[in-house]
Amino acid sequence: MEMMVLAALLPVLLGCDCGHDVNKPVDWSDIYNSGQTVSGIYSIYPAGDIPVWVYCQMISDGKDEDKGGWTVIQRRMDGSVNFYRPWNQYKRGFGNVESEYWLGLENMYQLTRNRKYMLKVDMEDFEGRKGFALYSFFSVDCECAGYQLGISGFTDGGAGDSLSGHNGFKFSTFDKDQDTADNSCAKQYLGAFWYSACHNTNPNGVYLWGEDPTHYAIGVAWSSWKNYAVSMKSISMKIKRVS
Ligand SMILES: [Ca+2]
Repeated sequence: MEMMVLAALLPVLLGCDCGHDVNKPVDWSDIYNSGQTVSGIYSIYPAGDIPVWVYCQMISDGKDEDKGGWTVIQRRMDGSVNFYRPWNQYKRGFGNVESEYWLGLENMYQLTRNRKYMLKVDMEDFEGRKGFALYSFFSVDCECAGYQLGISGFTDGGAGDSLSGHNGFKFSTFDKDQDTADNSCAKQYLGAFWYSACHNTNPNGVYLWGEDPTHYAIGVAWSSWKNYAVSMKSISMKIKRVS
């Protein structure tokens, strides 16, 4: 299910006039509030008019801050999608909503510009160990500001904090260097991220099969939990609206 193709087909498939706001949920929170509570693939309208398919995850156990509906904005799970992509694709989004995808920086900006969100990063290694990191605030600024990241309010879920250090940095891809290193972090670490000089985590890096000490920090790393040679089996970034 390619997101772009489905986005174009959706109004046709539904046969709706799509002119009413009630048919255009901004995110999973809107869908959840309308009575839908099952995890799955839904269409949302982050920018008002154009539908985008996303995976919505319902969490019903755990602490209060975990519960509710989460809109997945980034997911790696099997290495089926190439994440070494240029700026335009990170801007618009890419991948397969049933497996690995990136929602797109513009969508993230449109979602967070007028609403407050929290962020959860779930991850699992190849030995089946799980951890997460929770942040009470997540935002992405406009393209005019380099899609600068806003992240704060860390709560430890066993994986430590590898993201707060990226607060305030712009997004970089191999064809758009907005990091603070002399070289290109995206080219050096084969990913795309809110790099500084360069990273504590590389969730859009190369999908490696576990630990490989012959490479340094090019994998799907989360350095506060595992060292830079370890790549996660799965990692997903998801957001939930805070009222
Ligand atoms: Ca640079």
